Amino acid sequence: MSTSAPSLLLSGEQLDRRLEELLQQKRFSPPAHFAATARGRGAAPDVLAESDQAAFWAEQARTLHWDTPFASVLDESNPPFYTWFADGTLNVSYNCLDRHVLAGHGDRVAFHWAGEEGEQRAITYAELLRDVQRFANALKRLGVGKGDIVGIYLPMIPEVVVAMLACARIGAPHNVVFGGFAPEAVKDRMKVSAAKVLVTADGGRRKGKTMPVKAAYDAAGELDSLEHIVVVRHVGIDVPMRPGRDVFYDEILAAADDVCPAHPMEAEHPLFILYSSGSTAKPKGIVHTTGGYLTGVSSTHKLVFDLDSERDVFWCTADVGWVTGHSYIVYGPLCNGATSVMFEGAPDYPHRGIWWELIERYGVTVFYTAPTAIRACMKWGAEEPNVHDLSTLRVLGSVGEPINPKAWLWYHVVVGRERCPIVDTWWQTETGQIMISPVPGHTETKPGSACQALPGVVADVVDEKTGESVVQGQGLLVLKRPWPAMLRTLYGEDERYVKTYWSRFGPETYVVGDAAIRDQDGSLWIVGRIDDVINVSGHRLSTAEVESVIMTHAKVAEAAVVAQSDASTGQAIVAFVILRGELEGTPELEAEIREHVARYIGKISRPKCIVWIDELPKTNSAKIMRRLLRDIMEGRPLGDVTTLSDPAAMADLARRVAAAQ
Ligand code: 6R9
Repeated sequence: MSTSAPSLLLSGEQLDRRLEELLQQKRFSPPAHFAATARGRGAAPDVLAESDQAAFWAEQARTLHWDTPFASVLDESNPPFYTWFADGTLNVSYNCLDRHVLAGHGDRVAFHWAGEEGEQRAITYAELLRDVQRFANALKRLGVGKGDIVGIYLPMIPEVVVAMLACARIGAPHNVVFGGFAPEAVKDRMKVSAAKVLVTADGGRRKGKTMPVKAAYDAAGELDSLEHIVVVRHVGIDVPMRPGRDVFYDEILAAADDVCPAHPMEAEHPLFILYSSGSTAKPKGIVHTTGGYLTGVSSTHKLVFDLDSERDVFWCTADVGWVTGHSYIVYGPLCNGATSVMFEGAPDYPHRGIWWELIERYGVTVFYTAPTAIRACMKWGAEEPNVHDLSTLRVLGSVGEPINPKAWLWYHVVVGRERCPIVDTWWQTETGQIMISPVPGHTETKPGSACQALPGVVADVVDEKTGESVVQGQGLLVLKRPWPAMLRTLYGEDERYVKTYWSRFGPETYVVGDAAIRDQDGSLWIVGRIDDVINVSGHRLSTAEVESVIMTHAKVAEAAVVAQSDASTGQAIVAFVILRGELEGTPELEAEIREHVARYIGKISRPKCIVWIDELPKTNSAKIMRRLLRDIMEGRPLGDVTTLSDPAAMADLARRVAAAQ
């Protein structure tokens, strides 16, 4: 039972009343007890002069261990191909492991791992270092050298961290694919990155069910570039192994030498590629490098979460397959020598109180999750967290999508018990590090606002046509100065990199792809994507990718996919489908198409509903008017339909949508 102040354990009507009351408050000052000792208390995020930005990051970078100290900080001679600390060398795995072990912290727990079925493992820094060295040696034995790409497709188990750091140790950029993606999507990503080795598992577990992973991957077909598949035995099911190509993780680890020196890497050596959805069907291979990335993630992890590695237990609930997991489960926390929690499972398995149980068990002090999860917890009720001792919590974070004020307040009252500052952190796979966020103990927060750019970051809201700053109001969010953890390019696609992010207002303005509002105080409110990217539960999905998969279904003639607001997932996917010939849309066919999408991309991309139509609204130049489809789905008035080739078709469409809901 809880030991925290009982007067704050609200539920039912009392809670509703408190939330209503706070909804009027609009602004939340840093709690006094927190402000007095916070790391950010001296930070004035908006006062750095432009000339001081690079100097600020250089100072942050010097907190890392460099084998060759850098003299060059930021090279801006070839925008938008910026480099950071380019003449320095360092090793990321040395910074994340050896450094702490050498400083006498080998016995510190790096991860408290909790398995789905209640298993617990504590992995210390010394143990992690030993396994990373062994696995790095094993990878070398498999022929992996500096610059070779290693694919990683694993569930949330400690081996995923070992694999990532072993790659970093030998300079082999990893390409981690989210465990929830379908084998076909994994194969695609292995193919485009020409991966030499894939590290995967025999199977995965989800809410008590076990499913094959390696066998499913094999079924997706052959890949020429892939020389070896390493299989982690996680769930203990039989795995088809091809002699000469496939090896078991535990066997190669046991056979490997314990010592693998950390080779110094050039600061600009690629650390990883991470594929993210763009506005075309082809995912973007976002490239991050060594020195700048580590500087960005370690310094923001300290500042934004007020982190003290001696005191804190940090828990980021993301999957390592997303950038949030890369930066704030693996690289930021390990570089800072923090103790983290890693949880294999879902928030409602084996029961809906599991997260709160884990916070209580491990004494979590900093908790970082997504609005979609908070909304799910709201639905399950305050009774779940209320029976747990959450008094260790100090800072709460949110990431992935805009957080609606109601969810923010619920998080504040029910989880934070009105004591913990909330950091609503805005950033992207591309930015590598948190860019816009309150600094706890320093920033006055407003539910729903990510507040302001962090020190060293210059964000602006600009008019979409002129590119001029919007002093107050809505515009495009842009970043006006390079930052160390920025992406360097799209893998093998320099031109696409320039075109996607740097062409609208020139090579010195990074166009984020989100719209934002700047309010009268200068606080930033992220509105959402301006491109054809859908954000489902904080996961970025591409309209074009889902459409093109639906169109590969034999019975489909044409498809258009749009987002619809959804109370629990933020946005949901709705697909408008035209069937071939005289075929009729049936519930069975709807299920078939939804499964088809799950099979080729993953379950999160499965449309929530399908609307059968005979014709898509198109302009005279044959472009699908997705705006109209979105308006229909949101029940908005249709506005201007004059550019539509057949305006009468819209009334019919609205009827069909009503029937499908
Ligand atoms: C870290 C991550 C990036 C997109 C981004 C924006 C949305 C992320 C947000 C947010 C409002 C926040 N987003 N954090 N929107 N408030 N605090 O999520 O990376 O998967 O690349 O998504 O997510 O639209 O452009 P990624």
